[in-house]
Amino acid sequence: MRMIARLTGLMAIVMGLPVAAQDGLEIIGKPVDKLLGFQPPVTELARDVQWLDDMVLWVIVAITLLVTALLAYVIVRYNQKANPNPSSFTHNSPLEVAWTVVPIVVLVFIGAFSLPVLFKQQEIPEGDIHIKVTGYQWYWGYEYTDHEFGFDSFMIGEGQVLNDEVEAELIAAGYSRDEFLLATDTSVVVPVNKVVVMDVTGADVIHSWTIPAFGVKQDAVPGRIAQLWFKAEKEGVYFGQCSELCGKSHAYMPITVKVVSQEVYDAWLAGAIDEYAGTPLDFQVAASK
Ligand SMILES: [Cu+2]
Repeated sequence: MRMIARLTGLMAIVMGLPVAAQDGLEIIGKPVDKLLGFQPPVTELARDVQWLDDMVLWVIVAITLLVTALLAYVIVRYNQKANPNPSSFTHNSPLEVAWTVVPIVVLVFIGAFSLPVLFKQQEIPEGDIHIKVTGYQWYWGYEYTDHEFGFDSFMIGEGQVLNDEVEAELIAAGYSRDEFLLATDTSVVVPVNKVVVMDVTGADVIHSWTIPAFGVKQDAVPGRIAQLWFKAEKEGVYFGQCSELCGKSHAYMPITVKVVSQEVYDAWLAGAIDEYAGTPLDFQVAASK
């Protein structure tokens, strides 16, 4: 019996090989202990979003310093001791115009930089590859609509506890302990430097699909199809996590995207079409459990 179990396990690993496609890929997009800030950006969108964040941070710093300085000046100059006879005026038109106009100018300035980034995210270009992603409680389903196949993607370690067995599963899939809660059994595989357009929807409740290193995040709303796009410029493994609270296992439906060379992608695609094409999705859900 154990022998059969072992053989079945071995077969699963061998059969999984064409769909693995991560050999030698650098793990880039994941959180790192004790670091702050963003993951390294690998798309133009992510660079734009991070630049905007930095720029707005400087605006915030300037406003905070100004308000703090004004407060300090008022506290020192107009306290009861320094200013025993306060003036009694109630209106100052030039001042009121100024504190209305200056914030408007600041907001228009921020908007002038933020709207082009928003439009760049939302204006979907012609895609080289089309993928439909569906959020389920609690996993993701992917359909490569150019080739009519699809598969589901579950977190490795469904019991949600990191034990030796789960670590072995992670290692067999090309990951390590560190990637627990991030790595999935199957992943989205896309070629480097190609425009990927994703249709995003939810099957039950609202989920949200994101890869921080790509600068994309899109709610997956049941009954609606939203779109996102990215063009990853660096080969590697990238992780994201469902970003809309969706129930008890919300924290256990991560997202793995592997960006690979065109040749590796073509080989993966041939294997994936062989493995998944024509397979009813219901069957795959049952089989992967
Ligand atoms: Cu969720």
